[in-house]
Amino acid sequence: MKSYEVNFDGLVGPTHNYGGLSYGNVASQSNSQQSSNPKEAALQGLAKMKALMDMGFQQGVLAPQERPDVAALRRLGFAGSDAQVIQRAAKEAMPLLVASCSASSMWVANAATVSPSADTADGRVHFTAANLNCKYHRSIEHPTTSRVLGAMFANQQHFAHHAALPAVAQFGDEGAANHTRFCRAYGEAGVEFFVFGRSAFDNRYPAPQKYPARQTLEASQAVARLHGLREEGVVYAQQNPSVIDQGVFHNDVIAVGNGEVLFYHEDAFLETDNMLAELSSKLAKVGGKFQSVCVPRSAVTVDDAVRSYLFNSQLLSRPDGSMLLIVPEECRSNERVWQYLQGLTGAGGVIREVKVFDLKQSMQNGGGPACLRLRVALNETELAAVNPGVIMTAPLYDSLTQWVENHYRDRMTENDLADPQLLLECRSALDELTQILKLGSVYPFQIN
Ligand code: SUG
Repeated sequence: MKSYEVNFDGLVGPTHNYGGLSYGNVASQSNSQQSSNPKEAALQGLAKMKALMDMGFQQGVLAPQERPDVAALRRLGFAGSDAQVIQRAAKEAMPLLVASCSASSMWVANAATVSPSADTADGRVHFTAANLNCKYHRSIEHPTTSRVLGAMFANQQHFAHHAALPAVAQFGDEGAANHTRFCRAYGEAGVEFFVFGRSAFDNRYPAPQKYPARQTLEASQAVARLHGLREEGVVYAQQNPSVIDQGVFHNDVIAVGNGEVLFYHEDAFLETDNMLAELSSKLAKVGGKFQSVCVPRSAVTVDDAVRSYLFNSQLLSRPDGSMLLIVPEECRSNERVWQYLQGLTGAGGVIREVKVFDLKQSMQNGGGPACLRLRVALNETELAAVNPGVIMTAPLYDSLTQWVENHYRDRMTENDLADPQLLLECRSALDELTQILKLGSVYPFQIN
């Protein structure tokens, strides 16, 4: 049976702004308070989806969330009509209003961890929504994420959904951004690779000193248990704490894998040799031949990686078995990174081509090509069971582009977030979107 990796990209929501909300994420911190352009952000994301679809890849779309999140503000004690809640928050606690307006759900690599059916005990595709509990503005995403994923992958015979892990730091879980799967073919059993930043219950593991480690070992282990993964099909590795302290807040900022290939920075992990050996032997047991491509620090520094997002790229398999790397424009403007990429594709190795995308609006908040997509490996039968409304087609691309043109503002600052009119605009846009994507009622304003 045929199988695919389907990339579901997060559609950027109408409140996209630079709130400076993510301590430890260099771009989010350094672009704080700049004015943003939500319309451009959404169109840049749609252009990437369309380009991948046109190249012959399976592409889907994941809806944004309801923002401002008035219900979240009410839980923090702001009362009155919806407009009053927003106005009171703006007056008394602007940072909370900004957090409740974040369009951060666009980075769907953090929406959930996904295990394909070939890896799981019950032969279903498993999803665990990420609790994202390291940052308040992200911790409010998972209830709607679960409803949206449930509406996209609604067939219980093929898809199993797990609620987010307990919302405490000990089970900090950031989803697929810290998870990679290696396999010979997408429909065959593979090896799931979980990368954590610290252990919450075992102090033998080191931890970063400056910035938070968002993913714990215990969270990754819980996800592997929930998904029914075999011990032989799982590898855990610790991120090098010193790179977290240099701004590598998720593993997908320093490594990316696909098929039998891991593309990573020399400083990305602890005990790299053991980890590579375990990946290689476990992949061999399911018939695969593991291959790693290490980028030496002498060619690209950790700082270059953080600024250019070289590793926050999409590594895609082409029909001839070679691979294509989708990188952000920032890689071309970094001389060392661009030189490295020229050498890499010219060397006759597995990565043969690089394609560059302008994703500046998202990049300025620390979200590159890989952050914007959730990968779901599906066989033909499972793909046919996905809600067809969320699979990208030329007409869907046209409808979504028109929808963005109709509803999005082209400038957003803190003052705009305090405007109660924005809430009405967003709700009417999202109501229309759920019809375009055939999701039914998924937003708080639609179900309460
Ligand atoms: O969680 N930025 C996101 C970026 C997520 C990137 N995802 C991956 N690497 N997979 C984060 O730090 C910034 C929002 C602001 O500052 O307005 C933000 O949430």
